[in-house]
Amino acid sequence: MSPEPEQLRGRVAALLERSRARSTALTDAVDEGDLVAQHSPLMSPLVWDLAHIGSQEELWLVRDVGGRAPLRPEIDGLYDAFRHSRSSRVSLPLLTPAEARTYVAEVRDKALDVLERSPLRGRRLEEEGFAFGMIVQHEQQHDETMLATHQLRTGSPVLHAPEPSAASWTGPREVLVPAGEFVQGTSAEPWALDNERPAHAVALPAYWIDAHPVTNGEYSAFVEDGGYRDPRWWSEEGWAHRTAEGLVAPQFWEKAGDVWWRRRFGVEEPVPADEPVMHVCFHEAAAYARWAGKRLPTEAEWEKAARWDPGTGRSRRFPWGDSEPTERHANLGQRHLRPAPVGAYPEGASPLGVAQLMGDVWEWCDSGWHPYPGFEAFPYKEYSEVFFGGDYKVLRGGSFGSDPSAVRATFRNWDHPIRRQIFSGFRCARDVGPGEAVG
Ligand code: AVJ
Ligand code: FE
Repeated sequence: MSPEPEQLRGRVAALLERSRARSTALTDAVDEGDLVAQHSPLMSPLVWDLAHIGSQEELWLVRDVGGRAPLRPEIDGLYDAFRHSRSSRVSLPLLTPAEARTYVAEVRDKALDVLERSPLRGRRLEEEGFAFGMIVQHEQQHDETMLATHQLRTGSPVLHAPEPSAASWTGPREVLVPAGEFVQGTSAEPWALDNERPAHAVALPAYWIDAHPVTNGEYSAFVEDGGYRDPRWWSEEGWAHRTAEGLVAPQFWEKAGDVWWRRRFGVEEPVPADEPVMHVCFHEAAAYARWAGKRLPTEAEWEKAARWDPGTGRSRRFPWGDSEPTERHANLGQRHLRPAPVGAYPEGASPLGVAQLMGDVWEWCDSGWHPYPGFEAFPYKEYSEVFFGGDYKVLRGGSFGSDPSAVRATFRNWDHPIRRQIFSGFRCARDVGPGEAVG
């Protein structure tokens, strides 16, 4: 049963407020010069993200759902992500930081008025508040992008958050997922985006999957073993990229004497051994896996490990069940400015004992970016469809910088296999060996 409109309205308003508080914090943390600067050719100036958040909210909530007149039609083109590459946005006549703040506040005022008046049902765009949920997720996605821009920015720390609690891993390193069908994707989750739909049965042979993401300590062993100098571990494409870019370790790592250090939001610190490795590209993840005698999981293997309930055969919304994430389940929502050590979230594990699937680091999967059978673009082709079939690889589970409203066990992310400025890590999988047959 769908919730009463009044209840849903309250929930939507609270989520809109939470995403805006985060956008505000990320943009208030730096001065004007930093807001308009290009911190990396891979990223937009922060002030572009802010106004783009407002522009999308205006397009979908104010104009489409609300049927209202445009506030500033002349700026539409500036904030169309398809019209200007990230690296060219800095030279556009963008709204100034003050103008952008005023603009997003004006849009929000109108969007809240539209929320008051929408029946939150009827039209597909409004059914169960979909357009509002999509806009909440869009703002949170750009907040994570802005967080990645903060990580690329140089200078002293401006973001602060409590440390995750210490933990250690006590369970087995791998878990066996038995052969059989499971339901991938969803047709029931009201705010699931088009690429997560529809639900469909997928049959998989048995496989092993790591019970936790690969840690810095484990990854350092690959680095120290000369993994970056040995083409045996790399795909042809991966080796060409590694060589051209001179990759020797994850991004932001640097060796001083015998110790690997990293820079994290302006803090220099020794790389913590028990934390999931991050800022690795797909090629680095795949090379590590081959060195370890394993491989990356496919997207379907990742999702079965995350959702399949062996007791009922059903697929869950999250590894721990159907309830929304809390701070006991997963490291999400930028509550911490880093992944948590493995073992930190026993309550977030799947029934088979696979842990930290949600939050901490996005996990590279060995799958390209393709639609599910029966896919239908909704409400616009430029969210997912135009990217299908490119060189993209899928990432799953969200990172410490993903808001709980913007990830689920069905959520699908994608990026180029060479990208590593995102909060990306991985876990390994492997086939069941002849001597390991069970059942
Ligand atoms: C789903 C993270 C790949 O940031 O490129 C934001 C999300 N789409 N605005 C991206 C998105 C339009 C998208 N990813
Ligand atoms: Fe966007």
